[in-house]
Amino acid sequence: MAKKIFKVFLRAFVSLWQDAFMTEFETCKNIIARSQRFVLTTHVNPDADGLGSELALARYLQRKGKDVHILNHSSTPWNCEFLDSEQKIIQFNPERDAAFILNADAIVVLDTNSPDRLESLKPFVLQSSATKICIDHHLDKAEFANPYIIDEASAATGEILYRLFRFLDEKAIDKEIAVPLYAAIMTDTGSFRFPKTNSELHKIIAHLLEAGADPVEIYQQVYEQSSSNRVHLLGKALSTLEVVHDGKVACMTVTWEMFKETKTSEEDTDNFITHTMGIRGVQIGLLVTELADGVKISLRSKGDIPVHKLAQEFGGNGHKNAAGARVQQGTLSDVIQQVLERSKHYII
Ligand SMILES: [Mn+2]
Repeated sequence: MAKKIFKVFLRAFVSLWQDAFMTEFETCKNIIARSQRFVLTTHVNPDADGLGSELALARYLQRKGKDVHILNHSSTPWNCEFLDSEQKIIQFNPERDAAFILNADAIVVLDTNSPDRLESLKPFVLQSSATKICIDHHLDKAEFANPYIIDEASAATGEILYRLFRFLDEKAIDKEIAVPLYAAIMTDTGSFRFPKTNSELHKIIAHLLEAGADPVEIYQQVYEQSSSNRVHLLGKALSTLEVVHDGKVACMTVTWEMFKETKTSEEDTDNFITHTMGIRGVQIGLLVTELADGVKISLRSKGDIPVHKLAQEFGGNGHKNAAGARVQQGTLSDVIQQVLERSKHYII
């Protein structure tokens, strides 16, 4: 009985939400029906939301008998490899793979709405005459696709895809699709504690668990497989922590030297920024990372502080409470000084 009531409730909720995107979902349905060759892609340095969304959609489309290629600029980070046991995701090689993009009937860009973030795929995606679908939850979209399914209120691209699947086929969500969608939503909500985590999202999660996603297993795969090198890198990064502007801005730094000393790389800094936000009174957290080709700024904030605007000042973008930018010019200390100076204008 309780299960029945739950299902009725879930259906009512899903149909309510779908109203907002009904036209786009309908368009998607038609594009899927008339297209055979699909390319799916996501942003540079993909996370579990981008990758999980690609894999869930690829599995859905393959079941429909479609030819699907997942092409990404970057390789898959080690903690997401478990999602792709069939090694469906290919790191893009222009000479070998460009034809897939140019000859595709439809290209689906997931978890970003900016062709710039596709890096080496960008010119081919823009040049291709394929129908371009963009499914994302970031602010300030660039013009390149039609249709857009962009919902800034969604916690993850995986959440939007869940709703699309429910629209396309009531029974689409099985274990193969539930696992990558769960990983997508778990990571983009900071394990269900970021602001967009609400009761509706938990209802989706309940359905994903019923469909076979194992929350213990997925958490362990994503977050409990660190190398000791990574923990040593964290130790070095934590030792740089400084709190400025009356305790409202916390900043951590990772230098190129630290990567060399600990035999680690950029992907090992994932989630380091959480430590800046754990300090009482901090409104903005910064992680500034020195890379081979520039400096990466990661930003987090609490409440109404729009750090994506701060990121935009440095050529980046993101969400209100989580954003980032990559700066090619200036030394590490220049960038730290500039971002600390600009952050002063955002604190309350
Ligand atoms: Mn996302």
